Amino acid sequence: MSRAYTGKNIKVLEGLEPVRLRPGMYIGNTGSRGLHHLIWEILDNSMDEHLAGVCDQIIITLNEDGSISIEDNGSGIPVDLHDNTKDYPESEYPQGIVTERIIFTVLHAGGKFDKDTYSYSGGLHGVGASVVNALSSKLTVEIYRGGKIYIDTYHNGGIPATQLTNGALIPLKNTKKRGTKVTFLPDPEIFDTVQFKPQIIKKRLQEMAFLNKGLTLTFKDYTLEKPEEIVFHEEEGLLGFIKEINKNKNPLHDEIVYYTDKQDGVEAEIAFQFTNEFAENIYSFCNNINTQEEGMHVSGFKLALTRIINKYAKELSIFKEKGTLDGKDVRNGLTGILSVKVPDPQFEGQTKTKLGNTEVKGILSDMTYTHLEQYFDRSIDTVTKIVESAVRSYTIRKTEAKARNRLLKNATKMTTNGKLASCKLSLNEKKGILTELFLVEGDSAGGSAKQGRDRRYQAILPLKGKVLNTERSKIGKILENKEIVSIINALGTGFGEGLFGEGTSEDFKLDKLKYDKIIIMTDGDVDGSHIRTLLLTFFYKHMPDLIINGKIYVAMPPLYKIKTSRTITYAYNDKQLEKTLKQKKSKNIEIQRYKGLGEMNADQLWDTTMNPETRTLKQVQIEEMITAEETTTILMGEKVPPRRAFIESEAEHANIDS
Ligand code: 28F
Repeated sequence: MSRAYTGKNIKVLEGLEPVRLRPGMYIGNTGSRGLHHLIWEILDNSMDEHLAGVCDQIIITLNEDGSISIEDNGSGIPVDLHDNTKDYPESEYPQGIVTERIIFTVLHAGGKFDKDTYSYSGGLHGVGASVVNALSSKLTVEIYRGGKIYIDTYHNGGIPATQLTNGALIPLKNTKKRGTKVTFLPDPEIFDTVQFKPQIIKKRLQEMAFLNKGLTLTFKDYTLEKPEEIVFHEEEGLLGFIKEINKNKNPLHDEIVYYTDKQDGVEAEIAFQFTNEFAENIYSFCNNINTQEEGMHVSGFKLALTRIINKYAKELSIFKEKGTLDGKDVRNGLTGILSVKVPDPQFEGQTKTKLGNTEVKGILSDMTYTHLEQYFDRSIDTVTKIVESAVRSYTIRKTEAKARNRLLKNATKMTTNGKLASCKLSLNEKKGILTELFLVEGDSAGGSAKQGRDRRYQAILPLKGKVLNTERSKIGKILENKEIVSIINALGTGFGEGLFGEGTSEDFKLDKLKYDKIIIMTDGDVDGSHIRTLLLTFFYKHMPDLIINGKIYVAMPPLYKIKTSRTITYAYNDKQLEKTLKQKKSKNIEIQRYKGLGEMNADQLWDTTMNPETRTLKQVQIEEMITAEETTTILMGEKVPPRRAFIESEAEHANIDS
């Protein structure tokens, strides 16, 4: 669609053009994750109002037309005129322009960038409302302020559609409301998908409710047959969060340990409770952002906790061994929530969810040590139970380590028990030799894959029957499972820490990986997706680096074969089938729906699913797993079907290999 360029708008376009040219620079990507970032950006501006203490209600509405509305009951964006000469030197409004227009049309405008007004809102580091405007085909701002309603509108990527009067918005009518409402429709020219996912939004609102106990967040979904409305409000804040997570577990101590403090501008709120579960669950947040990759706040907390538990272990003479209890022993059974507010957070890591501010480590460590010393001195029975739990874990870890070494010794002797059809060449990125390993479901498909493949660089490992669900099984059982041992040995990396923290992630060596891609090739049916989920669970739990480094792919076999007298075409989904049928003129068309890989012969399997020139692969993203994983189940409690399989966004149809 051609963009209506007019004189006065040219400046706006120049201002926002960089965002439309390289959206990934501002919102990460233009897939589902980037799409949802638009929501978080606007939501964060409302959060600023909540953190300023003037807003306690935020409403998020999915509208029938596919747009989304976010409304807060804060002060309302200011409507006074703002000196704009620096932003619009040749502006037709010499006496200034309404603040709202600046915020929505100038990059890096708004309160976040005045260094004196620190905002604790997380966001993508406050790229702000103007980015959302630039990437929306339509956006409306409604301001309820001073008893009046003001409306500003934009279209085609942030071009103003409302005429200002001497730079000002004219109040439309009176209102008793206060606050700001922003409605926007993401631009389909920019995004691969403009379909918001209610699940992702609800998980985030639940999180925010736990993290901000005075806030009520309401989610309304008008895209459903029967519109849905859910209110997220957690009176008990983090305590409620811990109770929710530990609801089906057996706590070691009744009272949840809770403290909050502020030091050098850094605010921290911490709650934890130990259970007899053999795992460690720490959820950490900085400025309401879920720091999945943890960072300095978590390191500081862990350091102090390990120190203080070791101190009591000695003082109570429960731990008599020489040396100290390892952090993993101390944290075994821990369910903890760490929420910090940092004025100028530095987010690092693969998914920008690791807090890098080094000064925070010392602050959290001092704070935690001081509070826990006071707390534990008053509740010796609690700290005794935590120390005993740590000593139990220490003992088990020692025996597990022995058992693991024994098992690993004979497990590594087990090759891939003759199942692996290896490839001729060895991985050598420098020489551009990118080998691939196909994990294929079933011996018949395995056979066709071995036959159809390019044996120079494609290896095949057929997997029969159910791969063990490693989610809950002991290391011993994992290593007794032939399929898993074959995979571990085929990859060459060894494998990282098991469920009980025995061994360490150093045991997994990514640079020993023999393949550039590991491609899971299973049937499209329920069994196939079950095996795929089990494999993904195994990689996510024991070899997360493979996923983080984008090594894991899912093959996308065709769903249909469309045969005419002259041609054979394949369709990978119903949309493509429709399109293909429309294109085919000839009458006698035969459509075959594939139920499994085994229905294709070697050549067809090669052409449709294995040949890098013609195949489609879906690269598995770590954030999809994290979103899908237990945090969803835990955070949403009964509100969502338990143990959802991994959320797999529709496969990218761009050919990964191109
Ligand atoms: C649905 C999205 O964007 N809410 C917002 C405010 C309130 C103020 C504000 C916003 C420009 C430079 C200060 C009002 N009164 N919801 C929102 N609510 N921005 S965005 O100020 C931005 C000014 O810094 C506001 C007094 N102070 C601030």
